[in-house]
Amino acid sequence: MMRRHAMLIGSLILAAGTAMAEIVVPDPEWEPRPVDTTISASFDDWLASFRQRARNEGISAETLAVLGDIRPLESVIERDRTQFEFSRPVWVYLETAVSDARIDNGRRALERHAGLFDRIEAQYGVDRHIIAAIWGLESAYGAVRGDTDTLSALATLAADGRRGAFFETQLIAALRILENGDTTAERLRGSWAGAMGHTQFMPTSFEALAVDFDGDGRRDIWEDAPDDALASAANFLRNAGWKSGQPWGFEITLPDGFDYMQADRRILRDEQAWAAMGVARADGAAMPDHGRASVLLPAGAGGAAFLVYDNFAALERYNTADAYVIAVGHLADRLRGGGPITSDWPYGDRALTFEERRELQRLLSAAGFDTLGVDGLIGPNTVNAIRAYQQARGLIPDGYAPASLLDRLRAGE
Ligand SMILES: [Ca+2]
Repeated sequence: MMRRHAMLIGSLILAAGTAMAEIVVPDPEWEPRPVDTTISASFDDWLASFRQRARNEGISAETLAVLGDIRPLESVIERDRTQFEFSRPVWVYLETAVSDARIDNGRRALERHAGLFDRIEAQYGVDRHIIAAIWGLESAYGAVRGDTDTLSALATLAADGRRGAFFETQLIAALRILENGDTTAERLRGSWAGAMGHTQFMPTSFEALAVDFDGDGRRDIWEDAPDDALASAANFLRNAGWKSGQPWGFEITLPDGFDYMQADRRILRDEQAWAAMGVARADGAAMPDHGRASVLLPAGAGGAAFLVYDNFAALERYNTADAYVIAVGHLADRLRGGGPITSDWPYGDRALTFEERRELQRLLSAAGFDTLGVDGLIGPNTVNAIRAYQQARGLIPDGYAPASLLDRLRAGE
């Protein structure tokens, strides 16, 4: 959705398609800078042709006048080009995403806005702790909503071309937002990649799913009051298929001898069937009865395991990164009074860089385990190739690829 649905975390959807933590979180120290003249020249060419396309989309001359004030932002391009370069392991991401401070601040926010959360839960059927967790991750409960001029950021990314069509669509949507009077160009601010407001909606997500919850006639996710933004996030999740009363998932323990080929999002069983295989809740409680679920190992067999439900998939619509969705779910659990994740993580492993993931794909394919492409993204085909390699070498087939696996491939093992 939002690219990150807003980029829900500053960059949510930007992280789409990656199996390992590939999360970009907002950096409060970061400031956009105008670009040098080389980039400006091509930007001006793009802008001239964009004006025509925007007119063809029905944007009025009055609204188009705001394009006179936009500037290409060099730092936005830098960010876009480096965002996938480094990734952090899921446990490192969770330390920041579900820190004690974020839990404390979230509990205070829930108290302060208890009446608002009552009304949102009643209308949308989405648990308040989930909405609060998204709010906490996207903007630190409204404290870090982003101060980059959204029109300039989107125009910079549209003109740069790497995903130009996507960002041009977002820019047109942003202009329509202005046309409709929900906010003004001066207040249209957010992350470096165009995600806006308390819950970091991209413009197209805003258009489709934002709501005027406080009834003042404008859908305003930028103002200090979070009413419209939080209700919009609830509306987004309801639209994504959120099932009221169903958890996102919970931590589990796996029995000795567990068949790790069963840890696959495509393999769904009800809880009792998993229990019959020796899967148990990590907190010792009895298995609930919420429907079919799958086993997720975000850091392979050496890390925590989770049983995840359809609501996990609903959260993925906000941001597809496993680490993000687990962080939202776990933060929500902590805000509700639950305890920390109990399993250890493979602390000795580090996540692969983008170039290393490409190298891994080349080496796997050369060794006869075809990844069906070399794109640097650990998707289903690459996971299948990793599992096949692990099985052939007598390793646990968890489909997880830390640096130690790349080292084995480099050594020709
Ligand atoms: Ca409103």
